[in-house]
Amino acid sequence: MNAPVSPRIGHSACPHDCPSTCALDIEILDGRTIGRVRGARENDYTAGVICAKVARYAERVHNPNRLLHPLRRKGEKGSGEWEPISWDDALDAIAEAFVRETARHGSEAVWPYYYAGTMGLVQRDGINRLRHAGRYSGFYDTICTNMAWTGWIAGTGRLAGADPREMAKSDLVVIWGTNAVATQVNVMTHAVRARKERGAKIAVVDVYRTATMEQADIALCLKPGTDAALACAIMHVLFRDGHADRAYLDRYTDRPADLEAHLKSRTPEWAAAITGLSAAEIEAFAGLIGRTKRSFFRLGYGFSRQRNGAVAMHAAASIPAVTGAWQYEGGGAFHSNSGIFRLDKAMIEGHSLRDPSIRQLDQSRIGAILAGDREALFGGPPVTAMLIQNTNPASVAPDQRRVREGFLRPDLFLTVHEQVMTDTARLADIVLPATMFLEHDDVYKGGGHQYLMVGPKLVDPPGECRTNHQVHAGLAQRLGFEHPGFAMTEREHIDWMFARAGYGSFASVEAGRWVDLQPEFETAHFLSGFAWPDGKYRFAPDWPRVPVGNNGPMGPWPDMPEFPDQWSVIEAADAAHPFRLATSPARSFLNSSFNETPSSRAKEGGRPEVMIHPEDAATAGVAAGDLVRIGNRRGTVRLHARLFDGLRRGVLVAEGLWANDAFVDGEGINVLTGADPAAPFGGAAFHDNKVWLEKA
Ligand SMILES: Nc1nc2c(c(=O)[nH]1)N[C@H]1C(S)=C(S)[C@@H](COP(=O)(O)OP(=O)(O)OC[C@H]3O[C@@H](n4cnc5c(=O)[nH]c(N)nc54)[C@H](O)[C@@H]3O)O[C@H]1N2
Ligand SMILES: Nc1nc2c(c(=O)[nH]1)N[C@H]1C(S)=C(S)[C@@H](COP(=O)(O)OP(=O)(O)OC[C@H]3O[C@@H](n4cnc5c(=O)[nH]c(N)nc54)[C@H](O)[C@@H]3O)O[C@H]1N2
Ligand code: SF4
Ligand SMILES: [Mo]
Repeated sequence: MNAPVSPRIGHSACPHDCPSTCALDIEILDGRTIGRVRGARENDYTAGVICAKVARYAERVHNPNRLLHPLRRKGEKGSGEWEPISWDDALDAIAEAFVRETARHGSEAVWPYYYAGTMGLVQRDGINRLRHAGRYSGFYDTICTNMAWTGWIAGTGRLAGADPREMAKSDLVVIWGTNAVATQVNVMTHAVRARKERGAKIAVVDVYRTATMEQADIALCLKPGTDAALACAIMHVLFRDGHADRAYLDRYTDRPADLEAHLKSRTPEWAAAITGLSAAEIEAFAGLIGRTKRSFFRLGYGFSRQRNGAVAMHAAASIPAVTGAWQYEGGGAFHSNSGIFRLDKAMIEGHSLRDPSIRQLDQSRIGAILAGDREALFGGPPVTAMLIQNTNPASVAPDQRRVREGFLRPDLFLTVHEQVMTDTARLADIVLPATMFLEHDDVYKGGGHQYLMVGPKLVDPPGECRTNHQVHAGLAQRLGFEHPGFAMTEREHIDWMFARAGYGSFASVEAGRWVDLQPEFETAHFLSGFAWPDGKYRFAPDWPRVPVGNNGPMGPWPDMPEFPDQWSVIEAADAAHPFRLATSPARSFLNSSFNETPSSRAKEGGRPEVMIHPEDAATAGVAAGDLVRIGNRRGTVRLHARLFDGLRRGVLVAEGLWANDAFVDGEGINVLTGADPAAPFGGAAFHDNKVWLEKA
């Protein structure tokens, strides 16, 4: 290993599952210790700005709760009693379990399970090489992006968009369904620059007054799950008032006349009744969009986490196709650039070993899967052995009660490779200590921008921590798996990928800090055509055949609307469940990461709380700080009430994700969220829950 000779400042990229993927400057105090973390000034997307939680990353790296040694369960599952075990014994035991369960039920009984705790491609995706080698069950990922990406690609055909830096050249930045101040702070840098330098307006569409909405010139606080109604009414006004660009529509879109006819009845009054906004607000916003050629739609994930989320994303993405804003610099739309990087993961993931007949399970339905639900198992064997890396499903997955019950099954052999003792690790049979990003080599690609970056190992790991890659190799060796990828170092994997893509090598990218892969203007703005054979944006998507790549086998939903429309498949409030609950992100956590650091917990107020409108609280006899119980058919959760008038009546927001044991009953907010697959290819509708609330 070539650990650097104590440079004062090391360079890296933030590994977390955040669209900003910031370029970082790290103070290195000695071979094991870091100091302050800063955003790289020279990177024109990061522009020297990062979130507070990563600025104080030393607290997470040098956390007294870090796992340092392999552990084996001593008491009952979940008892918290452990004994130390050597790495060799731990890996032997895991390999034995995989062999035993394969003999007993077939290889699909083993389920390697991971997500995006690190976005580094080697450490995150290498587990798939192990999976293919063992013919173990796979999954299609549904916990985060599936509805959003499907909705975006349904119209545009490609997961890319206008250069996100162009926000700074816009005259109207519409921040829709993302709480950027909390979840991807750099969006604000560029949006605020447009306001300062050009007098641009910033509009924010959300379901409560977030820190992002506080900064808005135009604040649109609508009812959860009603974004498509807003989008339709906006387009209705655009057509009605002569703001539709007819020449653009004819050249670049599929069925503009049919769309216009369909939207005739989608008036601002119609949308007002659905969204809770006033018709005047909608008229004013639509008029502004119509008059502003350079309007930039920055579409987030939040509004897609509804059962109609894919339809809502497509509806919002359709607006600039009506105005033709795509033609102008600073105009158009952006959701994710994940489609531009062209990195070949064949070596990392061991594609040569892939057998397409092996089943793929729905990541979000882990509760049903572990409960032995036949449909969720696709009629195949039960899951009886798991290796989990980079994710904390006992906290983050929907339908939490079933997930926990499943993990406690006596016949399940559970290994969790983790950095800290998470809710999931606590339920394991074996816990392995993992490196953090500054302790291993990896490569990162931007989601919210266009840079490719590497993160070299900058300090030595504490204790006996090992990388994910080392664990894959250690298990492969014991299981007799052969693939060149197991013998390669992280850097060799990255060199292999970069060479194939023509991006140089790990060393050259490290020396240059990053590679700018932004497609040129014509392509990014789809001016040479949208990514379909006829080059036309699809107002009428072919939903069953949207090429998402990570989609599941389900769908089509026969009644998905043909054109953008309000699709009433959300969990609407009813007499027994008068509230709609969104489980939005907390600024100082990243999903469940950082909820182990005292400073993040303190910044989030020290305990989980649910926000409720003061008038709703009065009706329910609830005062500020009262303990309340929220429930639905999936379960109940107790937490404290925070009165907040930045919500609509009938809407609750619980910012998370707090550790389960931070809640009064030791169960977290995902007890209330559902794992029923959202259309058309599955996905978890985390912000779409009907609930009741009472004083506890
Ligand atoms: N601080 C922090 N940063 C994060 C994360 C975190 O947990 N904390 N998570 C990371 C991850 S994994 C991801 S995928 C990204 C996601 O980041 P975002 O794209 O911001 O998506 P969400 O966090 O799901 O939600 C964004 C906003 O959508 C709102 N919302 C909920 N329902 C609706 C709706 O029906 N309509 C509208 N218009 N808005 C709605 C929520 O209240 C929330 O304010 O953020 C990443 N960054
Ligand atoms: N209620 C509700 N639930 C949600 C959401 C919501 O908005 N509301 N958001 C959802 C979304 S968008 C997502 S993406 C999921 C994300 O959920 P997860 O992917 O589970 O994200 P984290 O909670 O950040 O957990 C990642 C874990 O990986 C570990 N880790 C990090 N790096 C490494 C590494 O290099 N090696 C190993 N072995 N471990 C590592 C971290 O310590 C951490 O415990 O949560 C979803 N859950
Ligand atoms: S804003 Fe996102 S990418 Fe940037 S440092 Fe914070 S978590 Fe990492
Ligand atoms: Mo996510």
